[in-house]
Order: sequence, then C-alpha cells, then structure tokens
Amino acid sequence: MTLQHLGWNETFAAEFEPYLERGWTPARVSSDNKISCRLLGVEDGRIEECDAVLAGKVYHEAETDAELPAVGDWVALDKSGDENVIRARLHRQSRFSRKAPGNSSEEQVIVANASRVVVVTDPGTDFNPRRLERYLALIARGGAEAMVVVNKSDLHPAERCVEVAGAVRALGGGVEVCLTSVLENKGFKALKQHLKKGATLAFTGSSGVGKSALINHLIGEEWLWTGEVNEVTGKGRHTTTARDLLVLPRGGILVDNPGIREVQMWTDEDTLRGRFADIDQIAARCRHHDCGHGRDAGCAIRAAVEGGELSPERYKAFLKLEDEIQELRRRRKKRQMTLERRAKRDHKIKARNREDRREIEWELKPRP
Ligand SMILES: Nc1nc2c(ncn2[C@@H]2O[C@H](COP(=O)(O)OP(=O)(O)OP(=O)(O)O)[C@@H](O)[C@H]2O)c(=O)[nH]1
Ligand SMILES: [Mg+2]
Ligand SMILES: [Zn+2]
Repeated sequence: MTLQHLGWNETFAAEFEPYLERGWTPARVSSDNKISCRLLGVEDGRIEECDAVLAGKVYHEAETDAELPAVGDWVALDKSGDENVIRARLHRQSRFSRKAPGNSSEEQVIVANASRVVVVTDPGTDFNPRRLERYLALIARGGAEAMVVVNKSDLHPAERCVEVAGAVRALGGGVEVCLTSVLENKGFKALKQHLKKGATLAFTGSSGVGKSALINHLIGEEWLWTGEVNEVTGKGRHTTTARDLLVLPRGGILVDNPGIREVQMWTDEDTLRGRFADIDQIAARCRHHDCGHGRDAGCAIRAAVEGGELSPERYKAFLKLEDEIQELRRRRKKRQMTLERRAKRDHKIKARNREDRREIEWELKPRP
C-alpha cells in the first residue's frame, strides 16, 4: 500500500513539501466528529489508522466550518507530541457541499477530494428528476464527476427501470447512469470500472436507497452492517450515521454517507446557468434583457413552454432554483453584515479598554 492507494497525487505532494520539512506526515480524514478526526496514513507499506485533534491555529484560522477538515481531506499530521495534531489542511481538488441544514447560509462540506460522486436512487418513490438535477448541479459546482445509480431494479418491472434511466439521461450533461440490483448482483460493471487505484467514489442519496448495501457489495464483506442500528426507530434498519472512507486493497476508495433528507442548493449563478444551458439559450431571445421570465411581454422561455419546446416542469425548476439562489445571497449578505457589526463592536470594546487602562496608568503614576 502506498499513499497513492489513498488518493495522494503529485499536486498534493508539491503542496506538502514545506510540511515534510517540519517532520509532519500526510494523512487523509476518514471520519470526523468535529472534536477529533480519524485519519488514514501509510506506514511501512501498510495503512495505519489514528485519531488526531485539530491544532488551535487551524481552528481559529478557519473563517467558516466549511474550511475545517472534512472527510476526504488531506492534512499535515504532527505525531511528535503526546497527542496527534492536525497542523494544516491541503487545498481541496474537489468538494461536494450542501447548505448546512436549517436556516443558516453556511456551507457544509460532505466529502472533499472525491473524484466521482455517485447519486443513488431507486425506480420507485425515491426517483425525482428535479432533485437529481440539484444533486448534479451541486456536484458540478464542486468539481467532481457525477454518476447516477438507480438501485433496487429487482423490485420494479424492467420497463419502469428503463424509463427511469432514460429520464436521468434526459437531464442532459452526458451524466452516466446505471441500473443495479444488490440483491441479484446485477449492473455493477460500470461502478467497478471506476474503482481504480486512488479514485475516490462518494455515495450520496436519500436514506434507504441502498448506498451502504452497494458499498458492501463492492467491498465484498459484511462489516459495514454490523452494529449499525437505526437509533430513531430501533428497528434494526442499518441507517448510516456517519461518513466513512474505506480503502479497497484492489484499488478505489469508497465514501459512505448518511442519507440526505434535503438537498439544498449550495451553488451560484454560473452553475445554475450551466445546468440550464438550453434554457439560457432560449432566454437570449427574450425581448427584454432583464426579463424575469414570468409574465413579461415577449418572454421567449414562456413561448417555448407554450409551444411545447420546453417542458413546464423544467421551466418551474429553473424559476425555483433562481429564487433559492437569491435567498442564499440574501442570507449570505445578512451574515456578512452581522460579522461586520460584531467586528465593529469588538473594536469599540477594545478601544474602551485601552482608554481605561491609560486612565488607570495615569492615576497610578507617581506624582511629584
Ligand atoms: N430488493 C433490494 N433491496 C435492497 C437493494 N439494495 C439495498 N436493499 C435494501 O434496502 C435497505 C436499505 O439499504 P441501505 O444500504 O441501508 O440504505 P442506505 O442508502 O445506506 O441508507 P442510509 O444509510 O439510511 O442513508 C436494506 O434493507 C437493504 O437490504 C436491492 O438492490 N434490492
Ligand atoms: Mg447507509
Ligand atoms: Zn424571458
């Protein structure tokens, strides 16, 4: 085993040189619980696992949580003290993020440095082209390749499976789709082809679609299942509760993820335009350059919907995504203002303290 098996490459190595001089070693985050990280490294040709804490400097220099080490990140590990310490995080070559749950505008990095993000769905009730569209936008934004796996094909008629795969392809962008069944061991060829030395495949999708089952199958072992019992229902359904990075000896790195209940946009206008390039082209024909594509006179997009050139669903998705991005911007701006206000207040407090100190010094000064 070498670091390359863990996804190491020349770009990381070049960035790491100064850290090497300080006696630190490269390691990859395999799971994190915000307090400490579990890391993988290579020692004497073997993969070694260890826990490490974050150096205060790394913590304080991170402006947002998204900058802290996440699963898949490469870090500089200092093993010289009593405790293993993460001294730095290397630049991410890709990241798969979402908006943190709830009302914040914070980005949450789900997996760093994934070569490919595999979105798992099924041909049944989970299948939702609009949601997939969002996933694909998020993946593209983060710089990873995307792939859609429609799993549990054994539970649905073949026609339905083919129809669903076709609907995914219709989303455009040349996204790779495959139909799988873990139960019947079918459709794994495409996935296996992506399992090359150093390639990181991150699995995502709703809870219960079979991400862990697929990963188990690729590993060929059962250990992912053990001890994982749904804490909420206690029914023994093996719900994944943490992200985990697993290295296959034959090549390939797999990242399991807990199911995502809400995919919220973490993207910008560029990505949106990319995913809706066809609509953008139509928009160029709108009469007004600031057309809102609603009831505006001479809107080419509405005309395309009415003329059957564009599906109403895709049009709605387009409008909704724009709304969400506007909302995200508003939140980001608000947060920025809060930060500035806070900084100003801290500044005032510091200035007042300095003033007080000066007065005290003056009072204490020996007088002639
Ligand atoms: N019939 C059938 N069942 C499957 C298949 N793949 C997975 N399952 C079953 O679906 C259930 C959920 O699978 P998991 O792998 O735990 O799903 P998950 O996506 O990891 O779920 P979370 O960890 O909650 O996000 C399990 O009972 C699996 O046995 C399949 O191809 N066919
Ligand atoms: Mg799971
Ligand atoms: Zn328009």
